[in-house]
Amino acid sequence: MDGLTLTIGDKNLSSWSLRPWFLMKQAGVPFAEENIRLDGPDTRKILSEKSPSGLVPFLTHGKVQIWDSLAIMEYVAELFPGKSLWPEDAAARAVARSVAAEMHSGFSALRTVWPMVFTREGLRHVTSGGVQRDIDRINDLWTSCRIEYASGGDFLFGEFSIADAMYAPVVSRFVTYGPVNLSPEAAKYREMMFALPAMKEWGEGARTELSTAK
Ligand SMILES: N[C@@H](CCC(=O)N[C@@H](CS)C(=O)NCC(=O)O)C(=O)O
Repeated sequence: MDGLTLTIGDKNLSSWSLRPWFLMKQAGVPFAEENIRLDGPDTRKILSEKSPSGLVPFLTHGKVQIWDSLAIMEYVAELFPGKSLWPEDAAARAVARSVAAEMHSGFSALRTVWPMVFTREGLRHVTSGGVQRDIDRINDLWTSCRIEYASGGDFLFGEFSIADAMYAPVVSRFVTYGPVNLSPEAAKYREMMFALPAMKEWGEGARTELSTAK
């Protein structure tokens, strides 16, 4: 099989890049990483030449390019069925897909007003009505998944899945702009996720990029 190359943006800022990168690291999927700085003078040119959508992340697998975070993760799940990147149970899988899709297409207030700044904690912030509604909905989602589907492990559906990877940047935002009021189940989940080696490795990478930025 050809190797996989994941092209991503700045680790401090690129929340869409974090999702598939975190999925592949956490699941132990081998891949090479290519980095594109998003604020460089040539960024537009580089992205328009390399990326089908002009955005990151995208995955290159031989002659195939897959763009968009969720499509990349679906492709990885199909390439590595043994990794069980969606829940085995059909009902749990359908709910996990709903949870992932809701993140992919929603929570625009949270994503706009609280952009990911992975290396920062304790930032001053505005919690507008829209942001609070998004936080409340995420709290409800995390809590109900943990209570109803997670008897087999620490993740939203017990075992690690694509649903967890979709929410990795939210975990970071809650650290950056918190404290955020969460249920005990949701707070425990946030702490568990933020302590994972893959999250630590991403944070180290973000700090290195910042220290070498020109
Ligand atoms: N829906 C896309 C969103 C990708 C996206 O917006 N990427 C941002 C970085 S996080 C980007 O490439 N921005 C570069 C630009 O707009 O020039 C996905 O899920 O991958």
